[in-house]
Parts: sequence; C-alpha cells; structure tokens
Amino acid sequence: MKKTAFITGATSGIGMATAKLFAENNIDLIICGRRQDRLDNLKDELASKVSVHTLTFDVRNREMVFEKIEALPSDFQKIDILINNAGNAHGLDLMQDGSMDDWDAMIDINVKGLLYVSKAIMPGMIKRQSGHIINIGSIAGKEVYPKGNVYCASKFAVDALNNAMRIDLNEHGIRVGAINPGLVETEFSEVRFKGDTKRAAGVYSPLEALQAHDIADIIHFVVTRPYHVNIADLVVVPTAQASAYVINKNNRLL
Ligand code: NDP
Ligand code: 8X3
Repeated sequence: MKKTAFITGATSGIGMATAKLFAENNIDLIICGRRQDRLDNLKDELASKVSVHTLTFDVRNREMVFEKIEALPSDFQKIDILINNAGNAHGLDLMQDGSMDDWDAMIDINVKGLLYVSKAIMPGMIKRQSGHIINIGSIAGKEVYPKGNVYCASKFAVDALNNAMRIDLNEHGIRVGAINPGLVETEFSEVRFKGDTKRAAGVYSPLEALQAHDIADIIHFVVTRPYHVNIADLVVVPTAQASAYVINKNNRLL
C-alpha cells in the first residue's frame, strides 16, 4: 500500500535527499522546514512523481507545530513514516567560551523540536497501531568530541529519546530506530560556522565525506524492510572516519 512520509528539515542536506529518493520510490511526502521558497521548489520538482504537501514551521514553535500538523489535508493525515531530521550544530567552542544563544538553539531545535513533532504525530500511529519513526542522531550522540559539548549533549538526548520511544511505543507495534551519521557534507558546517563557507569546506577536506544521498539510501533501506524487521540503531561513518575525532586527514579544521 502507498505510504506517506513526514520529513522535517527537507529544505537541505539529508532531509532533501531523502525526500527525493522517497519520491523516486513512490512514497508520498509531507516536507517541512522554515524556508518556504525551498519547499516550494522541491514540491515543484517532485509533484509529478508523488503527492507532496509542504509545511512551513520552526520546530521550536510548539503551537505552530501542532497547528500545522492538525490542519493537514485529509489525504495527508495518515503518516506512515516520520523522519525526525531537522537539526543543526550552532558554534564549535570550548564550553567555557560557548554562546548561550547557540546552546538554546541546539537544545530547542535538536531535542525539544523532535519531541514536539513526535508528540503531534504519535497519536495517529498509535490509533492505527502502525508506523515507523526514524530519528536522525549522530556519531556526536555516541561520543563526545572536543568543543562538541552542547551539540553532543543534544544528540546524546536524541539517542536516549530514540531508545525511550521504541520502548514506550512497543506495545503499539510501531517501529522506532535511529541513524547516526559521522561526517556528511551538507549545509551543516556552514550553519555551525555561521556562514563561513571556507571553514565549513575544511571539515570535509581532504577526505571523502559521506554525502546526503548516502544517508538517504540507508533511510530508504530501513523503511523498506519487512514490517517485522526494525533497524533500531545504526552508526554510519565515512571510511576515512574511525570515530568522532579519529579522522584520516592531515588536519581537521574544526
Ligand atoms: P543541513 O543544514 O543541510 O539541513 C538541516 C535541516 O534542518 C534544514 O532543512 C533546516 O531547514 C532544518 N532545520 C534547522 N533548524 C530548524 C528549525 N528551527 N525548524 C525547522 N527546521 C529546521 O544539515 P544536515 O542535512 O546535515 O542535517 C540534518 C540532520 O542530520 C541534523 O539533525 C544533523 O544534526 C544530523 N547530522 C548531520 C551530520 C553531518 O555531518 N552533516 C552528521 C550527523 C548527523 P530550514 O533551515 O529551512 O528550517
Ligand atoms: C554531525 C557530525 O562530527 O560534525 O553530527 O558532529 S559531527
């Protein structure tokens, strides 16, 4: 039966690549983000393949999250797959030097935003006793690295919430799992370094980083397993990356 996926952070990187791959594979889409123009362009690109609905909201805005999800048109109300992907790092500083605005952003977006969206979507899945939630964590949620502090903490929280969700939703037959990537070349580092594209490019050079489509491929694999198979927790790194901070390059410019 045809499925509908709700993807947060579909305006860029992993979320956008996943939306494109899902469209190639006949999965209808609800694509979300703050940048309406990008959502409109993506909808124009994909609408000949599948049904696409755009939702523009900031995951930090609790009221708007619920307002938008509750007002979904009837064709899009049955959400089979939730990809909790929206998130970013903001800054890379020693904890004693960190910006509290950056800390608020990471906790509010990566942790509380994921909770709000999940809270709005879980009741429908519980009612249908079916659904699949994929949380995009990070290797930063498995290992702390120097200056990663609050970003790592936010992704450790995603790791905990992924496990907690799987336990709490277990009796309802809902699949829950996390994909935890290492270095993926997206707009992630541009956001982290506040638009410093040169510094951002240095994170992914010289090494062959993962690309957004590599993660999209894995997400698609995960959602296309038979329903009795749940991939609960998966770490994926570039071959050049052995751990959060053992990376085969001359000098990682973090
Ligand atoms: P991008 O910066 O390319 O994409 C981030 C996405 O999140 C954008 O679509 C952005 O949309 C959305 N987003 C950010 N803040 C908000 C917000 N407040 N409200 C709604 N949407 C928001 O980065 P990636 O694709 O790399 O990141 C996707 C996920 O993957 C994140 O959770 C990140 O932590 C995780 N990850 C990334 C890794 C990497 O190396 N790139 C590695 C491991 C995990 P918009 O700005 O339009 O709102
Ligand atoms: C993104 C991976 O190592 O840049 O979550 O934090 S890392």
